[in-house]
Amino acid sequence: MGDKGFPALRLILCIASFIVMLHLVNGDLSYSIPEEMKRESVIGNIAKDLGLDLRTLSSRKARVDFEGTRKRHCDINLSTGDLITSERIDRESLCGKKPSCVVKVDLVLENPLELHRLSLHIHDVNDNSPKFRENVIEIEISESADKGNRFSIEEAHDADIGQNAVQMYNLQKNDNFILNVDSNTVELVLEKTLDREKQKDINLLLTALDGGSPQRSGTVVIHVTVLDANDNAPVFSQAVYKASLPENSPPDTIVINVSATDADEGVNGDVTYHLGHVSDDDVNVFSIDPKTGEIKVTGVIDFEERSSFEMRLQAKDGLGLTSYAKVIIDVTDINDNAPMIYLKSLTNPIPENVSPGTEVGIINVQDRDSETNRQVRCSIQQNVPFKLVPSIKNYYSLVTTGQLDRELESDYNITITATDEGSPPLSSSKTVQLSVADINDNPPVFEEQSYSADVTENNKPGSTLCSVTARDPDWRQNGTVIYSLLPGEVNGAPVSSYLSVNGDTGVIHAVRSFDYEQFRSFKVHVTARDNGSPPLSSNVSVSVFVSDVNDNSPQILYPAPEGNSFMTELVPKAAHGGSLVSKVIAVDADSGQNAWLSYHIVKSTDPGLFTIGLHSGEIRTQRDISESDSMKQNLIVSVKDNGQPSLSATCSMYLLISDNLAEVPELKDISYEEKNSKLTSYLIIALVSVSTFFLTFIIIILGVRFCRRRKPRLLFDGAVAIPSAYLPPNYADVDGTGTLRSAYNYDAYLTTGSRTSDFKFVSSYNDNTLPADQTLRKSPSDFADPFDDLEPSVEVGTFQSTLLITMHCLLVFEFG
Ligand SMILES: *[C@@H]1O[C@H](CO)[C@@H](O)[C@H](O)[C@H]1NC(C)=O
Ligand SMILES: *[C@@H]1O[C@H](CO)[C@@H](O)[C@H](O)[C@H]1NC(C)=O
Ligand SMILES: *[C@@H]1O[C@H](CO)[C@@H](O)[C@H](O)[C@H]1NC(C)=O
Ligand SMILES: *[C@@H]1O[C@H](CO)[C@@H](O)[C@H](O)[C@H]1NC(C)=O
Ligand SMILES: CC(=O)N[C@H]1CO[C@H](CO)[C@@H](O)[C@@H]1O
Repeated sequence: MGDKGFPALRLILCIASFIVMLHLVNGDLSYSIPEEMKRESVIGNIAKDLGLDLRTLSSRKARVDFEGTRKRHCDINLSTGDLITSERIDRESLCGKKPSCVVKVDLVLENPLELHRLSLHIHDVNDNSPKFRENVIEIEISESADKGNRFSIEEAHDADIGQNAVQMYNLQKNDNFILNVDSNTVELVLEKTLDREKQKDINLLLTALDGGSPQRSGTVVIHVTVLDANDNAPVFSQAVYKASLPENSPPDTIVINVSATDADEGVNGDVTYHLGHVSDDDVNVFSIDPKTGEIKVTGVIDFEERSSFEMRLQAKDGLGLTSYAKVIIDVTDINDNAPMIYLKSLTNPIPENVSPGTEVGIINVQDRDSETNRQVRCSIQQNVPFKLVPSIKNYYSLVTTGQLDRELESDYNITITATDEGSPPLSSSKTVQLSVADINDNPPVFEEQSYSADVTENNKPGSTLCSVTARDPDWRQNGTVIYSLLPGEVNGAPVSSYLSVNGDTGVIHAVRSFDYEQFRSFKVHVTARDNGSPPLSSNVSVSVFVSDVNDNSPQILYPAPEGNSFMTELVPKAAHGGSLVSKVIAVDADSGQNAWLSYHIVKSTDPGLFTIGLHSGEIRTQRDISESDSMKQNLIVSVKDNGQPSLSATCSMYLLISDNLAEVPELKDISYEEKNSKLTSYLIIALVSVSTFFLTFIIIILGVRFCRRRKPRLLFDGAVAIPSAYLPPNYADVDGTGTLRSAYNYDAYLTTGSRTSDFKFVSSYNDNTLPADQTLRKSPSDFADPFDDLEPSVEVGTFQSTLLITMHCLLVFEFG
């Protein structure tokens, strides 16, 4: 209505119009009522207003009629004459937004018919609140919308009119929007730009108010959805990621998950991950899952090569905004390297006489791991005389702990074991071969404390008596044993003329034939010497026992041997049987059975008269002498030893049965004169032959001298054969100790010392060269060279010695 007059004025106007209407009663009645009165509210009294008799009302069937509508808004209480409302009267439904609302009612009276027009002016009451069409208004605004942008809002609606309609709007206080209400538009104005990432939904409460009294309001929620714009780069959750990873982690091990968030939505917020620039070495070590940000191992992680990795990470959203972070991966050590043992120096071989504690080697141990995994303990096996002594850092000295003895153990395999302290520990070992070098510390030792040899006399020179053996456990020449005789004398002669020992084998040979009758035993000493420097040696005694052979015939001492003397025993005529007549005395140089003599009468003039004691040799009469017995009795007695075979001697015994020596017949004599003259003639022959020999020799020498003019030393440089008879076939006394090395067995060189000539004994080996009874003799004819220093024959005599000496002097003069 827009009338803004005072309420008091309005009331006066109302009353005035009411009075005017009452004046028009004769015509029409008019009432003014507010809408929304209660049912049966009294509007007015028509009986009074029309001046009707109240009692006739019902009889005249007073009633109200409405034009064109079936709806009855009011009625008449016939008993009171009041016009009352019969239902709620809603001005808005009757008249809508029309400024005045009048309901025409006809009052009908019958008998007589009377018609009165009643006008009901219904005026507005604020009974409707402003109302929005929806409870929630949805608006979508991009976050990139500029400040000042306007967004229209549908107005609120109020069924009431005039003052009672919507008069104003109120917007809940907020950061971004203000309200702009124009005549017929309501707008939100963006006052501050939106940020979806801060607030993606904004609810605003908009209130519409009417001007009624009491005032009514209606509200609506404006739901602003902020639409995304790609205005955010992804952001990593950390600027630096740190992870630790054990080395040797297998491929596909997840190291760390990185994540970056992008506040944007959809494609704008889809983050993909990439590794930033990495060095060529690391390219294939790690990979990142573009979608999930899992960093995985793809290559080999070796702590010993690289202990940490640093990489750049890139996160990128769908529209290419990127950001970066760093990842640092520390690799942790795993005990994956066994210690290595290096032999830095080694004394090999070690002399066996090194003192305990001598350093023989230096060992270095290394482990590529770190910290405790590289702490290494080193040991060697027990039961070797070596130990490891820790030295600086990871160096160890290998030292001996005891005395070494090559003869007990010559090689050592020393196993060095190194174990680290990782868990589980790793270990490795190395075997060092050490050998012990020999020192000549063992003298040769004879297998027996003493040796003895039995030999029967008359042995062949060169025959083997026994052998000695000494052992020397040292090495090579330090253990090579050489045997020799210790110089000494046996019966005044050097031992080397009795025995020789083979230097290599220790076999002892007789050099000559032994005679039991000369000596029965003798003792020599043999030395075993090794070839070390200095040499060590030991001595052993060898006793040689010569056993007897029956090589001596019994020797009859009495009576004198046959033919040499003519011994006669006197037997008294009156001798009785059994009386001792004589005795044969015999001895035997042998011994034992070989010297056990037995006596037999082999022949007698009168067998039966004499008997001889089997072992005593006593000759006794067997019976009394009688007259008839011949005066000359002859006995031939044989003396036999008990050897095998036995040797015997015989003698003749002449017995004269007489009491008177005058009866003895003449004695036979031996002529000694003849023997003496024979000796003289032998001497003369010898003298002549020596002189002849000398002269011949002088002639030869002169001849040789002529020859020498052309080929001077031919004769003396040539090998001169010397009969071997002088020496035993196999053995020559070369070095004076009776030893002949096997190498010289057949070719012995004798150097005279005074001359350069070598005389070679070409010994034709012949086992039978020396018969057992042959004596060591030589005659001048045995020598081709008279200048040899060998001693001249005993039988040559003084004269010849003089000649030889003279010749020697001559030659020295000639050639010297
Ligand atoms: C990384 O994420 C995966 C699942 O995506 C999970 O199985 C794994 O355990 C995570 N690793 C780490 C180190 O957080
Ligand atoms: C040492 O080792 C070598 C080779 O393995 C072997 O021939 C030798 O017999 C060993 N020596 C010892 C004393 O064990
Ligand atoms: C023998 O021993 C000596 C030290 O006594 C030593 O020098 C030498 O090398 C040894 N010979 C051998 C062959 O071992
Ligand atoms: C062996 O005997 C000789 C001579 O008697 C002596 O000089 C030497 O020392 C002895 N050797 C030993 C080892 O007894
Ligand atoms: C029909 C009807 O409403 N009658 C009423 C008229 O008024 C009297 C007195 O107020 C009532 O008692 C009636 O009931």
